[in-house]
Amino acid sequence: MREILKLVYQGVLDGDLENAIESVQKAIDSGLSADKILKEGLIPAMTEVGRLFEEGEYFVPEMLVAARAMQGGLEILKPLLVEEDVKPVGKVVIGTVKGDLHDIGKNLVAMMMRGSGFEVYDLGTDVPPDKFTEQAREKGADIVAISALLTTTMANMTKTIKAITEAGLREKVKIMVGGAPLTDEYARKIGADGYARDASQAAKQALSLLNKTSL
Ligand code: B1M
Repeated sequence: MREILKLVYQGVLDGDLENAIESVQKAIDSGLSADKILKEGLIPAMTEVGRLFEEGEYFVPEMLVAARAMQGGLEILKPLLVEEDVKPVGKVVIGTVKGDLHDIGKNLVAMMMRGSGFEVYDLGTDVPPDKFTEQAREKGADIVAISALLTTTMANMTKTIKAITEAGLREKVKIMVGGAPLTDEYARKIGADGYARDASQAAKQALSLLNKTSL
């Protein structure tokens, strides 16, 4: 890996926003394409963050600062990625289900998905079924990702899937669910295509639902 890309990688891994931004800018100034900086610097760093989280070496705070650093670097790259016509690996519409205000886990999932090269539209919390449906259609989503933290709101996931189906979108989008009270078994029972127990797994699962390994 080129020295400057190593700095980009390390900036994200350390959750060092300033360094991440500075090194991405240096990488651009040195003539590297935005595509290369993304695929050989930022994304591998977030992949490593995911691995460290799964191994129990990183916890939620480390993951949050790493994602923030990644986001900082990505902001600078965005206009260049558009110029270079770099397509995202897929589009995700994500939100916390109706009646549920918990968003820390959902935000992490969104960040890890962005870290894997997805374009993520975050609808926030307490998202009604119709909003998921409308946004999935409007954004041309490949995946609708639904989070729930309360046993009382899990049932609203079923309603959301029903709304997506009734809108005629079920064949077009994959549906992923997750959140502390959920299980793989429950996800299958309500007709979701995928379930993940944490943010790192969620990004992997999203890639695998689209039969992709990375950007
Ligand atoms: Co709430 N709360 N809360 N709460 N809260 C829980 C969830 C609870 C377990 C606490 C408890 O009683 N022990 C309990 C739920 C019990 C149950 O239903 N079985 C509970 C309750 C009861 C409530 C209220 C009803 C309390 C009240 O008012 N009486 C109320 C409900 C409000 C509402 O939503 N309508 C409430 C409110 C709140 C706060 C607003 C104060 C705050 C939320 C702040 C916020 O999110 N901005 C809050 C918090 C912080 C918690 C706890 C303490 C922490 C949740 C959290 O952020 N965890 C929680 C207890 C606990 O978990 N220890 C609790 C960290 C986060 C990184 O993990 O969200 O699990 P998590 O996300 C993980 C995975 O689940 C997964 O990946 C994430 C990252 O690895 N994941 C996905 C999540 N979404 C995914 C989607 C995917 C895939 C993976 O694909 C789409």
